[in-house]
Amino acid sequence: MTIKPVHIYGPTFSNFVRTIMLVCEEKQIAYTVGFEIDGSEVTFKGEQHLNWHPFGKIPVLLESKPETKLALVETASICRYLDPDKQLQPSNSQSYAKHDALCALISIDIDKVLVREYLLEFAFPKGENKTIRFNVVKEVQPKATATLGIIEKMLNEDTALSSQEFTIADALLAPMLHYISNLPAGFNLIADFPKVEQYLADLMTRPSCQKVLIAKKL
Ligand SMILES: N[C@@H](CCC(=O)N[C@@H](CS)C(=O)NCC(=O)O)C(=O)O
Repeated sequence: MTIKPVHIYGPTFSNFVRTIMLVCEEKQIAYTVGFEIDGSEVTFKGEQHLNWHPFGKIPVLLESKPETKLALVETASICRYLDPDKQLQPSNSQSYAKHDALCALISIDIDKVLVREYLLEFAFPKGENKTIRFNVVKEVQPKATATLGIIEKMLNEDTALSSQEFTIADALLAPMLHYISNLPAGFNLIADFPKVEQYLADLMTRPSCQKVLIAKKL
């Protein structure tokens, strides 16, 4: 099954949009990204967006083949749809199920701490005059550090996380780690986790990661 060109509705700075871009790059699927569709802007959380996604979240994958008009939500599900030959997923059934579970852990629990609670405070500061609330950052830092500790442990164990064979789990995690690695000294917590640091460095040798993971405001 050949995947036709797709549109990823959402901004290129979103970690989840970047995950789908990485999968498209790895699978050589042609794609466009952004809020503009067929020349007109689709308002974020507007009627059309809410028709696609009941909670008004991004990304939404759009595919307009004459026979099927598809609007698909949930990043991990989108990635699986874009990988019908399972090139980015383990083949053995137990490993396949474990990889699925790992994708959920990354897109729910790890994203919550590293992106929603930690990174977003730098990207969209909510302090007075839009300044970073360092008290909030300090409060979340132990949780973010513990989460990176969990990733370090996963890399020591036999999980689908590895820079050898690129999987959907790697595509979910790489944008988050890349953003953390770009934080100023003292806030870039990755330096304390050698396996995580090496994992990210290995991923960054891939052309897909070099193209998609560019330093940009989250
Ligand atoms: N479970 C969703 C989460 C998507 C998500 O949280 N997206 C963020 C941007 S990266 C968003 O839409 N935030 C706006 C909001 O929650 O209103 C997925 O995996 O796609």
